[in-house]
Order: sequence, then C-alpha cells, then structure tokens
Amino acid sequence: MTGRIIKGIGGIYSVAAGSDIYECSARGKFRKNGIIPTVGDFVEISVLDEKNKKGSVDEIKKRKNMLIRPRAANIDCAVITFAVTKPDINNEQLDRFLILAQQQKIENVVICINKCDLSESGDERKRLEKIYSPLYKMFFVSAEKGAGIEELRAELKGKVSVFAGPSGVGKSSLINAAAPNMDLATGEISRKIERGKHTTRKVELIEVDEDTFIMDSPGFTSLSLEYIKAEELANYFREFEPYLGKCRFNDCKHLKEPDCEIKAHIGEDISKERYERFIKFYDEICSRRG
Ligand SMILES: Nc1nc2c(ncn2[C@@H]2O[C@H](COP(=O)(O)OP(=O)(O)OP(=O)(O)O)[C@@H](O)[C@H]2O)c(=O)[nH]1
Ligand SMILES: [Mg+2]
Ligand SMILES: [Zn+2]
Repeated sequence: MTGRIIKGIGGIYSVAAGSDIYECSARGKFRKNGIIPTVGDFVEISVLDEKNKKGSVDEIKKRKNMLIRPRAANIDCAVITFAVTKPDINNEQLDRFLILAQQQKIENVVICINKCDLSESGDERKRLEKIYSPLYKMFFVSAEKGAGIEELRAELKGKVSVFAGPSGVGKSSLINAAAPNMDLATGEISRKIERGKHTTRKVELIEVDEDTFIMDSPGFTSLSLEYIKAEELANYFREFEPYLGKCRFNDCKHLKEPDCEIKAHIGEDISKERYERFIKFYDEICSRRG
C-alpha cells in the first residue's frame, strides 16, 4: 500500500494511506543504508495488523527535495517565518534559512513576517522590503489580528508548504489562523529572553484542504550551513545570479579578486549587508573544513 509519512516519533512513523493512518516501524535496511524516513516521504508499507492500524515501511520513494532543518521531504513551498519583533529579526539567521531552501531547489521560497500588530512605525517592514522584496515574495502578517492571512492562504493553496523559522515567531499560530479547523499548540514567549520556548516538538504534516498540506516544525536557534560547499554558496544568493560567470576570472570567489562583477554591483542591486554575510558564511564554511 502507498502512503505518506505525516509524523515520526521515536522510530514510529505515522503513515496516511487512503483514509487511514498506520503506525509503522521502519525496516532495519534503511538504518543500515543511512536512510532516515522523513515527514513528507511517499512510502510503500505493508499492513501487519489492520485492526490496530499497524504496519511497516518497506520502501521510500525517490524524493524531489529534502530540507535538513527542519527535516522535511517533497516540499513545494518554504515559508521562512520571522516576527517584526518578539523575537527581533536576526538577519543572518534569515539568510541561513533562505540559503538552505535555495540549495534544495524548492520552487517557492517566500518570506513571512509575523506580528505586524506589534510594530507601529512600520520601519522594520520598510527596511526588510528594501533588501528582500526584489528577491522573494514577502508577506507581512499578524496571526493575532488576522491581517494578511488571506493572501498567505492563497499562496499555500494546492501546495505542500513547510513553515520554518526561529522559535516563538508564531509559525503554529499562523497555521492555526490560515486553517481555522487546526488547533496546534502555541507557546508563550519567555519574558526574559524574548524567545519562544520550543512549543512545537516535531515536524508534522497537516492536511488543511483536499490538495493543501502544511508542515509545522520546531524553531531553531542555530542553523549551520554544514552541507553547503564554499564554491556553491554564491549560487544561493539570488541577486548574484545575473553576474555569475561574468567576473574577470572564471574561478572568481568574489572575495579579493579584481574585476569582480558581484563586487561591482554592491550598493546597486546587491546590498552591502547581504554581500557581507556572503563573506561571513564563506569564511565559516572554509574554517569548518580546515
Ligand atoms: N502579538 C502577536 N503575538 C503573536 C502573533 N502570532 C503569535 N503570537 C504569539 O507568539 C507566541 C509564540 O507563538 P507560536 O505560534 O507558539 O510560535 P512558534 O513559531 O510556533 O514557536 P515554536 O513552536 O517554539 O517554534 C505565542 O504567545 C503567540 O500567542 C501575532 O501575530 N501577534
Ligand atoms: Mg510552533
Ligand atoms: Zn567575482
């Protein structure tokens, strides 16, 4: 029988097949080959106990993509979620999420900024729009006030979307707002550190509509670029794209080389701060290897 993994806890995978959900263990062969069944995977299962809905995962179908943090397979849309404040946006962290989504060639990567009800001036919105709106579709929303939720819902329709972002930004709250029949647990923000308290523990695939699925995921505080190669990094900065391959040197690293087309466009369509983070990430990746 064919199904899809919607949750995995302690080596037991919930597989939606037809209108049933089977609790399945995974065969030892996956572990031996280093393959980890992942939420979003299409799988072949055998039913071991129809009455109690128990089975085993026999085969994992080829994945079209896989995010590592959060771990999720076969995604159409990554909603990179942050809040205007509480917690404040960490730009470097935002770029890390974007890079990881780019690397997986997810067709739709959008930025969603929540808690707009907490910003009166709108200054943070203007700042972010200037840098990111030429690069990504952006949504400025408030889960609490319901603002912008219709637009977000329209984006999600017909897709499998994963909400990724730090803890406490309101990922679960947004899913509840976009899909009113949902009742995901949401958490308080710690007053002292103004961060979430990791309310969501697991990646979970939720069917919100016949053809629309959303994955909620736990927030991450640190996000390393461990699977990214230094020489690939420039490919994941969308604004570099028009200039790649046009530098004087074919193997230009866009660091200290003369006649670098990337550097030539800083302050134009390449923002200084994004370029600086490119350098920072580049150094981080190189030092990890050394
Ligand atoms: N003011 C305001 N608060 C919000 C909004 N959305 C969520 N919150 C609050 O922010 C806190 C965290 O929300 P969650 O939805 O649990 O955040 P999360 O991103 O799912 O967090 P993790 O599951 O830990 O990763 C809760 O206290 C929510 O009530 C919003 O639009 N405005
Ligand atoms: Mg959550
Ligand atoms: Zn260059």
